Amino acid sequence: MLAIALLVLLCASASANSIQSRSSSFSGEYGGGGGKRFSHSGNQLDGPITAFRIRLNSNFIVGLQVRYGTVWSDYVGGKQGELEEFFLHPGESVIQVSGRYRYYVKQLIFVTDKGRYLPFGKASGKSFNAVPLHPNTVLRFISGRYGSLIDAISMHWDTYPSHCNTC
Ligand code: MMA
Repeated sequence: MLAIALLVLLCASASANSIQSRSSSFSGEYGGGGGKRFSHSGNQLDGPITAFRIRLNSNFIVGLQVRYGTVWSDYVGGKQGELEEFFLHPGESVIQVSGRYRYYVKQLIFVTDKGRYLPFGKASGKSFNAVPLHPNTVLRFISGRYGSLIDAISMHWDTYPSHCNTC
């Protein structure tokens, strides 16, 4: 009896592990080695990504801020350049982030599951295309490095959140 109970527990935990390993994936890091680390891993608890703010100068992505549910993350980056903002539509998700970098991030292109293509910055430097590993998963949060510019960025993918703490 005990052996059967242990076997059931073992199978349950093995299948829980396989469910988990079939949804999350990571792309990166794209950029240079300077700056300080940041991560929005805690922010994802506020809800799905709903908007972005991107500060740009003529050569680089200067700063970033991401909205999770109804709450903006802390701003990371410098003060130069122009701040741009875009909101996703309700239920819309980012399913690809492409871009370019040379020492710092130069360009970011967001592609959504509603077919929108949102490019920011300069098309020069080494290119990257970040996509999730698993089907039906979306951009859940970003991490990276920053100083007076965005030095590097990584993308973290998982299933669309089933609930939103802040909505
Ligand atoms: C700062 C410092 C560096 C970083 C750059 C660009 C000006 O220097 O934080 O480590 O590489 O900004 O973000």
